[in-house]
Amino acid sequence: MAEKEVMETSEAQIAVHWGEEEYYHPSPQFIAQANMTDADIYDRFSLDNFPNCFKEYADLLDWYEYWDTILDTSDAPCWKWFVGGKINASYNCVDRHLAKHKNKTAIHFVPELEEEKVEHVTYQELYVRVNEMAALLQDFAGLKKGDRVTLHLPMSPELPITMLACARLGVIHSQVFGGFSGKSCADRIVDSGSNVLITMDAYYRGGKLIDHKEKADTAFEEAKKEGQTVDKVLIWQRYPGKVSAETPMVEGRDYFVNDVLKDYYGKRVDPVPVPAEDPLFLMYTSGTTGKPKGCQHSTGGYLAYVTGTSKFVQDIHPEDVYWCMADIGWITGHSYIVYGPLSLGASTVIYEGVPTYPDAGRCWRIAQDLDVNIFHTAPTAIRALRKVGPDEPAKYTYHFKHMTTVGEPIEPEVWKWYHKEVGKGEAIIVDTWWQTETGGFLCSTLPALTPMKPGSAGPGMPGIHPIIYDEDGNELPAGAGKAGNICIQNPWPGAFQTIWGDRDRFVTNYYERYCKNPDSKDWRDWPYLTGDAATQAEDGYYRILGRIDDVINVSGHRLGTKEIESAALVVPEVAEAAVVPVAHDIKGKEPDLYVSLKPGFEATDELAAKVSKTIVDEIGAIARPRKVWLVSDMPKTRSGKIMRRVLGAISNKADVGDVMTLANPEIVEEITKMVQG
Ligand code: 6R9
Repeated sequence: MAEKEVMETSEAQIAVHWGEEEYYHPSPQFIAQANMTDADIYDRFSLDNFPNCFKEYADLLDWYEYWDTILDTSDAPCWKWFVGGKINASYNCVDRHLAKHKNKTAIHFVPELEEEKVEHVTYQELYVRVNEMAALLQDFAGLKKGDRVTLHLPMSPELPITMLACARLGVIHSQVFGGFSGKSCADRIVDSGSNVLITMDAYYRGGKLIDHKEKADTAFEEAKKEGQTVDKVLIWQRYPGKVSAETPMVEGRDYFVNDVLKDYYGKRVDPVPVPAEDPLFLMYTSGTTGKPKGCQHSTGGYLAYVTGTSKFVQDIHPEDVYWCMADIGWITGHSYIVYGPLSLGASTVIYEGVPTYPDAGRCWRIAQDLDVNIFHTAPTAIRALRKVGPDEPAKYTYHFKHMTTVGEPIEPEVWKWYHKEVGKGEAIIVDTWWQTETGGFLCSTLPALTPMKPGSAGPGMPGIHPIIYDEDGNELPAGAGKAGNICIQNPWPGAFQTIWGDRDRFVTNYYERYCKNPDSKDWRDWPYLTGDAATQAEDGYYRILGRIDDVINVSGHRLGTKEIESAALVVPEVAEAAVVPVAHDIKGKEPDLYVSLKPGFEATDELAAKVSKTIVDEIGAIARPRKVWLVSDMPKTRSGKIMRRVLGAISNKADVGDVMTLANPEIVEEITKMVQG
């Protein structure tokens, strides 16, 4: 697709534009206890002090061997951090806390059903369980350093336990969001070359028990078709007998972890010291093509970056009870439920279910009962909670000192409700802008140092130096307030190392556009393209407008329009498919799907439903379109390109602009009538 057209169909195009807001300041009480109150930090992390400034982050970790080279650029733009260092992430998140905090809760697990017991896993218990699982993975599953293993686990303590068990052995985990379909899981098994799949029998969502094991059977079959054989499916069993009767175990392939684990009770496995640059995990994310990309994150750089940002931005102290309501299947959960908080020795909360189940007060009841004082969620959840229970927070006695918003732009009006009602006017808010690829925060205020401004993410993080380019590659002057493509001028330790198995795609997607010299080994020549549009105000604060590419942000989750279109094309009757983002008051955006049929097929409600179901089967429920519009033809340019811009305008009830140059302008009116009535 031509570049111009990409811009025209993007999210940024339908971004809500709101005016500059006033500042909000932290309370003296917050500042008095904050981890980072030293205004010098921005100077210490200026470009002049790059890359040595990041030593401060590395020194928050325990190393087996200290590194000798902070940044190695010889394989540009695959940057290597803390070269020469040896480290283990599991040791840093578990073992090192035992001396002082072994009886402290590491994980509070809150099941969705209120009649089920809340679990409080201490650091000592976490240590024992991680060791036993590591022993099982090593001896029973035969996994060793460098192997990849696919996890398809719902929200439960077994998920971080499995991740940390992998990390203990230097095994690379690839956790697939539990809500994704078996087919999506299979794609990731194939791409990562995993021989072992770890899953769970069942979990609760919205009050319903979901048979999750069933997805593993699909994943196994689909992966096999692509030539990847999974030798072992390991199933954590949470509800014995409840669903497994319907999804029988396959002999010689399927094993209940709970049973096998008995042979490993009491076993200890020494953490394997790995080079800082060894991959810790893969996290697949949507891009501009149908195939998700496996973002490869390092051990040392990643862990240093999430530990540092958890300390300075999340303001986590060991005595805090911290609750991030993301799913661990997304990057937010990896960095800011598991690795960052546990590395700091905090108590992290894992909630299994839907925020509004069984009622609008659930979150605030959890906060009250566990005495949560740091809360972290996404605008989509805030909008939903505000809609269903605007007065609920006031009914509960909890006190947040700190709150985060992440994943999509937050409307100032929603921000203010979050501040006043959820934060009770006491909590500070950080709006953290970042990505799966970036490992940790790119822009945010520092809670005790830089004031909040509703709707703006804030300045670049210490050591992160954003820059905005126009379409032609010219730098927009700092503070110009003009929209352009936001890039990062310098590498940072949390950044992904490459796309698993596809270095070319890594370079093309993220570095080619504004690269100053493709032969250069100097990081200054390689600005990182984030794929977002942004403006920078005079005060240096960035406001993120949305994606400039074919990615739609639905409820804070990234979906590739090409991914959804490819899924629609699996239906034999479908000739063409086009997805556009449509604004939604809770989810932010939703995909709207336009489909034209092959000759001889009739547009029926059943067919539309079949297309929708196919998308859910191929990708997962989060990709379900708002509506499948079966149209007689797509609006097209004379050269035959589908004009997604026009479809986007129709879906969003916006001006379609001049369509007379289209090959078939009459179709626009027909589709408009169909969609807008
Ligand atoms: C962490 C995460 C990344 C995309 C990103 C941007 C959007 C994330 C945001 C935000 C505005 C924020 N995004 N945080 N937009 N304000 N605070 O969400 O990762 O799932 O990879 O999504 O989300 O468009 O490019 P990921």
